[in-house]
Amino acid sequence: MKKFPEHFLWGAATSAPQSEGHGSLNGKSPSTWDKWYEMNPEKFQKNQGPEHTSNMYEMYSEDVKRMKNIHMNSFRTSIAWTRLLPDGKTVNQEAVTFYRNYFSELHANGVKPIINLFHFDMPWWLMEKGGWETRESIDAFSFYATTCFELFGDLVDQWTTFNEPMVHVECGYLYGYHYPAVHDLKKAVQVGFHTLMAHTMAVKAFKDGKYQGQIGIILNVSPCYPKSRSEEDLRAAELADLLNTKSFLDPTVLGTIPPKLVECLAENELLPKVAEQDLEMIRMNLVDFIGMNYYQPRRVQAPAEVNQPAISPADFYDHYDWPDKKINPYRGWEIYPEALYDVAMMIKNDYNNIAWYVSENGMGVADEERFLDQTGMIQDDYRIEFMEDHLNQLHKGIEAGSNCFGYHTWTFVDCWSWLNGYKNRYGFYRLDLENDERSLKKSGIWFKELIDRNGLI
Ligand code: BGP
Repeated sequence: MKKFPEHFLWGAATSAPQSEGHGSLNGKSPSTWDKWYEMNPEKFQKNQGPEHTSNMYEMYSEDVKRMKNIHMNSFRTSIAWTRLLPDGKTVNQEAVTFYRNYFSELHANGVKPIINLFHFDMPWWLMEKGGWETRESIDAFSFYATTCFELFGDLVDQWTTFNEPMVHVECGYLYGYHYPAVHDLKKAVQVGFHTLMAHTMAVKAFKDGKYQGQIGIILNVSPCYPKSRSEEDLRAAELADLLNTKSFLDPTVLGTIPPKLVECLAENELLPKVAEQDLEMIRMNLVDFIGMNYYQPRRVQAPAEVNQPAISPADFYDHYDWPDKKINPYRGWEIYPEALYDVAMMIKNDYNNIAWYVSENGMGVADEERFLDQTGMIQDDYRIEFMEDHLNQLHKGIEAGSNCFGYHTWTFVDCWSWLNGYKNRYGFYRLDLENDERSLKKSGIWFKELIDRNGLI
């Protein structure tokens, strides 16, 4: 048996906007998702919007029992900024009660909460001022973070500031999948920098306030593999890594922005506006741990033509379509478990072997009703295989000395996914959209047995 370390965290992740529902109720103000859906519902798969999601606002207590039933010992969700501070300043007491009850229920059932502060859900009131484009967002976020530490600090000992900050940067400012859906590389860099500073100042507030526990950040990592060892392809891979991974990993863990990244931004007239103390703040406020969301690798080759100065990431690297790839056809993502070992080694060798965990990993599949058996259970053997393959690689990395303390899947109950609505399902529990009922899938039973053994057979 391949055993995992003692006290290993086994669990799943979700986010407030994807699971709570009550999108416009109980004092919550709109986020960009609520407003975007109001303005352009046709952009969302089958017009499925963010109002209802899986209704954990009402069902958290039963859901926590379901976590316990499959022996999960940890769970990540986020706080909705727009629920807690509807106008950015005034605390919504109903939200305080909700989150306190929710987190207490987790504790009471032996499920450790890891609580994230921002999962793509920019408040509309702040978006109207420019969102992460404006420097004001840094103080606004820092105030929100401090409010959370004050109100819930006794119930949370692992905080994360952001989920996948690179995703709101690229989806909002390069590729059109998040509001404001503009295509502007210069703005993307500035938004990324303000996000980094918002993270940094939240870490500072946490450390200065001497709150209990630890603070970290959750990053999406797609280890980068070049098409060939040619100088051009290697350079493309280096740039892809600098822009997508090291841009957040280096400052948050090592306190530095890679000089090669700065050089590349300068050459392309993309340097962001930086205030006097910013770099010092970054240097001083390092994370205690890292969450790594891993779904797919990034395969790149040198771009055929480039704009100088660059106007999009395609001027630095091109996607390489590896002919031997194995693909999840529903999500269109390559399945390559070996990369998880490479992530583990990267953390060990390049990032001081900082404590880290797999904060998301999973397989989204459409039309899962096809796999219902006579008892009404979804036989999701593909998902079990996916997780087993990834866990084998993770185990290999841990054996080689990587300091990994847990594995969270995406997700617990099938949840709403941004523009994709409910198309792809990821959960251990199936969600019936008609009545919010949850039913356990085969992978949920598999996960429970895995947790009981704390190891792979
Ligand atoms: C991650 C996000 C999640 C979740 C997941 C699955 O990047 O943190 O919010 O949605 O991906 O991806 P998707 O829902 O796009 O299929």
